[in-house]
Amino acid sequence: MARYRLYGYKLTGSCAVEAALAEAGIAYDFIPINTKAGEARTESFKKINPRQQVPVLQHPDGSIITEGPAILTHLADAHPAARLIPPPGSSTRAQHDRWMAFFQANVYEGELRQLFPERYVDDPVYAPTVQRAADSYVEHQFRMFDKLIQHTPYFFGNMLTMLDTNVKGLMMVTRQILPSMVAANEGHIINMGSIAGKEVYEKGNVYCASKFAIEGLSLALAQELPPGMAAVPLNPVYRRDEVAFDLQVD
Ligand SMILES: N[C@@H](CCC(=O)N[C@@H](CS)C(=O)NCC(=O)O)C(=O)O
Repeated sequence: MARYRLYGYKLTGSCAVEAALAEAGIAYDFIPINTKAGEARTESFKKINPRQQVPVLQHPDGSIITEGPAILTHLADAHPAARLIPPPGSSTRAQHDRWMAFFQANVYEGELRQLFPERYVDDPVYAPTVQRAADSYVEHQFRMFDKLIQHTPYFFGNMLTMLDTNVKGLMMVTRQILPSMVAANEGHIINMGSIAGKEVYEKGNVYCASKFAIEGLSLALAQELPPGMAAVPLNPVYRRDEVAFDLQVD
């Protein structure tokens, strides 16, 4: 029986489609297209998506769907039991569509200017200017989003903080990945902590709390894992002369 086919690559927008397919339990074939190595720029891929970008989803009937939001909406509509998005016509669905369109139209396009500024100028000398403008434009979009979603419940009620990304995000990812690792009895978990999970500093309260939590989570989890598997926090130190990790501790 024909299956969905996803053209994508790690660390690109195709991750969202992979997540939706996995959540809905849909079988599919994955065709890696390394966009960073120029694999989307070939003539054969151009026939699949004239914009030469991923993600692209090929429906089992052979038709091609491009544009992340269209793909995600299709998967949600075609598999309502998975409850991937709120019901059509509901107010929550309107908010869902609003933010999906917001990210697609504003943030994604801004990020393309950050990544490929030379595409948006006729003289490469202006590329750094475009890139700089895109940096502040994208940051502005995120700040707007951050302000407008204040009604959503987070660790601190209505305020999105690093505890949500650093701790809750890490727990959610662990929950997704760990069961298959335990089933295979293979692999180790290395969580990105920080020296701020060992020592505190002024004005670092939420960040330190998040990194102390990573330390506790990892060490406690290590005790629950089967023999041969490990969970460890990695706590790099910030040094101005040799920045191994891009840590903002000041
Ligand atoms: N509007 C498209 C944008 C897709 C997009 O920008 N994809 C990136 C990867 S995240 C890409 O393929 N970039 C390669 C390139 O533009 O050369 C969507 O929402 O799916």
